[in-house]
Order: sequence, then C-alpha cells, then structure tokens
Amino acid sequence: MQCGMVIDERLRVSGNDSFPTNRGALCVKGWTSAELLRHPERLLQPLARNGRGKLTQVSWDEALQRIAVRFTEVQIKYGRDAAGLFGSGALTNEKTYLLGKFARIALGTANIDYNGRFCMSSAAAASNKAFGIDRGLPFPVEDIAQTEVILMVGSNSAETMPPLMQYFEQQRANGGKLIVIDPRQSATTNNATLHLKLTPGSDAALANGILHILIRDGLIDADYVHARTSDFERVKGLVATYWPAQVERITGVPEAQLTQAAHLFGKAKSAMILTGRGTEQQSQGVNNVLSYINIALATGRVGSPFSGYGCLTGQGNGQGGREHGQKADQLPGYRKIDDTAAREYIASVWGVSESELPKVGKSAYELLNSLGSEIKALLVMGSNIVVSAPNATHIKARVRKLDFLAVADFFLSETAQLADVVLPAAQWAEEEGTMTNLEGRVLLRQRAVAPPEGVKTDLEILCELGRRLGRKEQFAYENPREVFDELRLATKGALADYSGITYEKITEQQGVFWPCNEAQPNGTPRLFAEKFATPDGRARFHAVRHQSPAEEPDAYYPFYLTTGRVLSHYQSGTQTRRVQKLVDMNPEPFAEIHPSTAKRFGITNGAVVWLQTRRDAAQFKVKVTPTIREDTVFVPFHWGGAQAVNRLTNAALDPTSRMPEFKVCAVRIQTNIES
Ligand SMILES: Nc1nc2c(c(=O)[nH]1)N[C@H]1C(S)=C(S)[C@@H](COP(=O)(O)OP(=O)(O)OC[C@H]3O[C@@H](n4cnc5c(=O)[nH]c(N)nc54)[C@H](O)[C@@H]3O)O[C@H]1N2
Ligand SMILES: Nc1nc2c(c(=O)[nH]1)N[C@H]1C(S)=C(S)[C@@H](COP(=O)(O)OP(=O)(O)OC[C@H]3O[C@@H](n4cnc5c(=O)[nH]c(N)nc54)[C@H](O)[C@@H]3O)O[C@H]1N2
Ligand SMILES: [Mo]
Repeated sequence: MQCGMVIDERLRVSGNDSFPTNRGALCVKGWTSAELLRHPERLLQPLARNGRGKLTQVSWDEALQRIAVRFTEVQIKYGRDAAGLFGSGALTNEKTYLLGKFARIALGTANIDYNGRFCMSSAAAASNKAFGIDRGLPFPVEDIAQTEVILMVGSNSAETMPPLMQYFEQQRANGGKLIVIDPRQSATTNNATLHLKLTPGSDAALANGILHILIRDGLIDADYVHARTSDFERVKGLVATYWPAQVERITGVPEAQLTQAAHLFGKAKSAMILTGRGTEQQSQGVNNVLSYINIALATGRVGSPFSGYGCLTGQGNGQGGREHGQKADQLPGYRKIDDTAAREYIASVWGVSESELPKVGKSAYELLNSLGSEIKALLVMGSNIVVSAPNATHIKARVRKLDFLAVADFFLSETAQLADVVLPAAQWAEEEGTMTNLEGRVLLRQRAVAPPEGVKTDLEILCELGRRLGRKEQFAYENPREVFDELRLATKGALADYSGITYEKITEQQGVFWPCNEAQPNGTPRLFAEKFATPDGRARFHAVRHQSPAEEPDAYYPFYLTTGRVLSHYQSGTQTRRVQKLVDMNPEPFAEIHPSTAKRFGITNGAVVWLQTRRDAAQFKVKVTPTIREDTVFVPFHWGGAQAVNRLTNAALDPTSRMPEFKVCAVRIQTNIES
C-alpha cells in the first residue's frame, strides 16, 4: 500500500486524514515505521571487506571507488553485460529512473531487472495484452465502494492492504457483495458473501468455468463485445468445453458455487474483478489473469462505471517502479528498449547515441540464476534477494560465486551480509521523491527529517558512481526534482506520460493520475471509457486453456505448498523483524496444516515438522487450522536463513512475464528427516 502519513519533528507518525487513498487509516506497520529511522542497528557508515574478509567501516570515498573500480575491472575482463543491477518497487520514481539510466549509460549493461518481476509482472503482461496498457487500477479506489459485486482473486487484502478495507466496508454497507477466490480461508474471505476455495494452481479452469456458465445462461453483454472487443468467438469456443462438472473436478469448487458466482457477477449492475499475487505468482500467471479479464470483458465491465478489472499492486512504488526503465526490456514511460524510435528518443534525452544503448537483458530470476557465470558483479538497491527470490538456497550459492557484490540498504539484510561493499541509504522520511500508487496516482513524498550523518540517499549514490564511471554531465543533479523533470521529458508522448506533472501540481491536486500531458493537463483518473490503448482501440480476448502448475503433488511430494504474507511483517522482513511489537505478533514463520492432515501425521499444534521439496528442506512450527485445505500447506515468506520458505519454492517461470511460481509447488511433510 501507499498511505498518506504525517510525521512530526519528534518522529511521531499519524495517518493523513485528507489523503484520498487511506483517508487517515494506517496499519500496524505504518504506525511503527518511524522506529526504524533511529533504530540501533541502522547502517550509518559504508562497510567493505578487509583483507581477512570481514566487513569493516570505510569512508564513502573508498566504498564508492571500490565499486567503480571493481565493476570496471569485471566489465573489461568479461564484457559490459557482466555487470548486473537489481532494483526495487520500493524506490521512488526518481530512483528507478536513475537506476535504469545508470545501467544503460554509466555501465552500459543490458542486465538490469528488479523485484517487481516477482510481484505483479503477470498482471502487467496480461493487461498489456488485453488493453494495450498496464495501470494497476484503471479507476480510483473510491470506485470500489460503489460497486455492486466484487470478485477478488488471490488477494488477502484484509492483511496486506488494511487501509484499503474501508472501501470494501462501505461497499458492503451499500448492499454490495464480495466473492473471494483463494485456497485458504483468511481475514479477507471471512467478510465475503461467497468464498471459492479452489485447488492451488487451478484459476484458469475456474475462470473458464464461470465464463461457460455466463454464456450458457445468457449473461453476456453482446453489444459491448461487438462494439469494443475482438476475438470473443475463439474464447466462446474454448470455454464451451469447460463443463461445470469437469471444472468442479479440477478446481474442487462445487458446481453450485460456480453458478452462484457467475450469476452474482453477471446480473449485477456494476461489477469488478481484482487480482492479487495468489493467481499471478504462477508459471501460468499471465494466462490466469487473462482468463479473469475475459469474464470482465464478456460482461461489458471494463470502462463502465464502478466496474472493470484491476490488479492490487503491492509495494510502496510498485506501480511507478514498473514504468521507468529498471526492467530488462524497458525504457522510461513504458517505452520498449527494442523499439528503435523509443531508443532514439531516450538516447537524445540522455545525450548519447542510440547505438550506445544496450539491448534487452535478463529477467529477474534469470539474472540471479546467472550470477557467477555470465554476471560477475552485482549492485542491489532495495531488495533482499537471498530471502525473497525463489529457490533461495541455489540463489544464495550463486550470489557467493560473484566476483563482486554491492548492496545499498538501511540495515545489514541477509543479502547485505554477503556483500563486498555495503552502502547505508537514507530512508523514506529522509528524502523527497515521487511514488505512483496502485491507482496510477503520482504522489509526492516530502522530506520530514534530515538523514543521520554518514548516510547518503540512493540518488546521491547513483550520481557519485555515475560520475566516477565517466558520465559527469549525465549525473549532475542537484536534487530529486531535477531528476523528476528529466523523467517528465523522457516519458513525454509515452504510455505512462508524466510530462504534465509537476511537484506543485501533485501537492495541489493530492496526487495526479497519469497520463498527464498537454491533452490531459489534470491527469486521467479513469481509463477505457471510450477506447483501449491497443492499435485498433479494442480490447482483446485471449483463449487460454487451463494448464497444470509446473509441479503437482505426487506419491513422494503429496501436498501443495503455497506461500504469502501475514499482517505484522513486510516482505523479506529486514525492517519488520527489527520492530519488537511486530515480532511479538509473529516471532517466527509457521506452516498452516489442516487438522485431518495433522492427525494423519500424528502432529499437534506447535509441533515442528520438516517440509521438503525437490529443492531443499526446512523446519517449521505447525499451526493446525481448519482454514487451510487438506491437501495444502501455507507458509509466510518473511524470514531468512534456515527459516526462509523460499528455500523450498519453485522457480518455474511464466513464459511471458517471467514470474516464478511462488504460489504452487509440491511438498512432503516429515516429522523427521530422512538422509
Ligand atoms: N502485511 C503485509 N502487507 C503487504 C506485504 C507484506 O509483505 N506484508 N507486501 C506487499 C506486497 S509487495 C504485495 S505484492 C502485496 C501482496 O498482497 P496479496 O496478494 O494479498 O498477498 P499474498 O499473501 O502473497 O497472497 C494472497 C493470497 O493468495 C492465495 N493463493 C495461494 N495460491 C493461490 C491460487 O492458486 N489461486 C488463488 N486464486 N489464490 C491463491 C493465498 O492463500 C493468499 O491468501 O501485499 C503488500 N502488502
Ligand atoms: N515465497 C514467496 N516469495 C516472495 C513472494 C511471495 O508471495 N512468496 N512475494 C514476492 C514479492 S510480491 C515481492 S514484492 C518480493 C519482495 O521482496 P524483496 O525484494 O526482498 O523486498 P523487501 O523485503 O521490501 O526488500 C527490500 C530491502 O531493501 C531495503 N530497502 C527498502 N527500501 C529501500 C530504499 O528506498 N533504498 C534502499 N537502498 N534500500 C531499501 C530494505 O531494508 C530491505 O532490506 O518478494 C517476493 N518473494
Ligand atoms: Mo510485491
């Protein structure tokens, strides 16, 4: 989430009542966030390995010089693309923009990608295919309150986006209905009219089954389909074969519930579909999302009032982070790096020739998987890869094979502990910058306090490194605003057009929705009312077949393992595992197991079991709960080392988005481990 917060000079935090997205509400992580600004473990000086391999304090000059020299050496020896960069949806727009520019012209490497690839990349790819553009929500969050029926897929927003729940509560108070599709019962499903507790990995079959019933029962908006879409007939032909009884067998969702969901959705005056990571973080993630978008299109929802399809983007700048060029195939504003006109334009903004710009690089997992082989030096900014990447034991071994690793962070994260140089970065309240929230609304975060002495901002770090690598002119910014002004120019005329946005306008309007340019000087809160961003202006249906996840339970690994989040912790836990109040709420990870499954193994609540997959094994305390399916185990991913569930997860990638399959793999439960 991206909440409006107020922080005073004594570092007391409160919600911003007049801020339109969270309207004063904050979750427990927001309330406690200021503790991290003056935390005793905060990094306050650069660290570098000494002769005995120990991380010790060094000056900024030495740390930066070491990075510049080592990257240069590696590139001379192995070629430009041997340098890698790993960015983050936690970074401001200015930082993501500058990190992309740094990769392409200071290092000249193709290999830059970021943790958003592990986040919403499947939803982004599906939206691009169907609508020609990807903006998480193509409408303001307030619309949620006015919608008659919401179909929420694979999102536990009651725990992951608490400040958003006020809109769902209003929707319910207005008589609206909520259908949730999730293999687990959760704080979110507890408020639902209907909960479809599907088998992990069966979303496309479920969606095709619902569309089958909508067509069979005459609940399609034929005029809309005719006027605004293409390729419906192919989808109609395909879903005709998804008989409800067969869909019940694949998904475990009773036919009566499928019909109920289809009828609720199809008959409502307004209806929207929202997806979260549950359906997206799969090797079929793009197809899963497309199969739900088909439902939204067939019923004429997309672009209609209080209706449509949206992706509930997660990280602080999950939206802006995916727009401005820290992705392997992308230049600022959603421009494509293999588009000649885009290359020429951006090269002119950056003052280089088009031929100097690298080509498409490796996607996040592929980049991490080539550490030590093709990629020899890596700079990580805003991610804790050895905890959050799939198949983490393998990735950690890869990180150890690097010639050189540099990490910029606030704390000595599990990844920073492996680094050759660690740079202490400024935190959110200590620097100015813009973030784009899940609605595509660009927000300005003001600097509230000065960073502690010895700490630099990520922008300062990139500028100093850029200059040391010989790009003095291109990295001569005085402040974040100058970077933003260049970003505005770089995105002019692009899909994510920020050219008309200024810091002043953001403050005046409480945020500006992109695209914002001469034609739309006040921004664009709602997309798709008249046309889509495809060449012919029509939305596209996609005939997607259900395909099994890369791993399905078998005799040796008989259960599904799925992973996700809890309310009290954030992501890889670097920050929240350092706040006592949050640690008290959840001191360690746990494995949710159904009572009848627990009984089969003779395990009770609190017992410790080994979970073993084809990649690795790890021990977890058991939480026996009827909220999980009998065939499924759930573990949250916020802990590192031996407690990291990503040691077990499968890195099977979606062919289009390159999203790993965090949400489904096959697992074995053992009360003691065999050798
Ligand atoms: N407390 C907290 N809040 C957060 C974060 C955090 O770490 N902690 N992270 C932020 C970020 S970056 C993100 S991306 C968001 C993520 O927000 P969510 O998408 O809500 O989070 P998850 O818990 O990863 O997954 C959601 C649900 O997917 C379900 N699921 C698992 N397998 C399947 C499946 O096959 N199909 C379907 N339909 N559902 C399935 C899980 O049971 C889970 O309840 O949260 C943001 N907010
Ligand atoms: N098993 C499993 N794994 C998952 C997921 C899942 O559902 N299941 N979800 C995936 C998703 S959706 C996501 S988004 C990723 C997130 O996982 P990560 O990419 O690891 O993200 P964070 O934990 O937020 O890591 C951010 C790190 O950068 C630091 N940091 C934060 N902000 C800044 C900044 O502005 N500058 C600098 N220099 N450092 C900063 C923090 O202190 C922290 O150490 O995890 C993915 N991994
Ligand atoms: Mo995420």
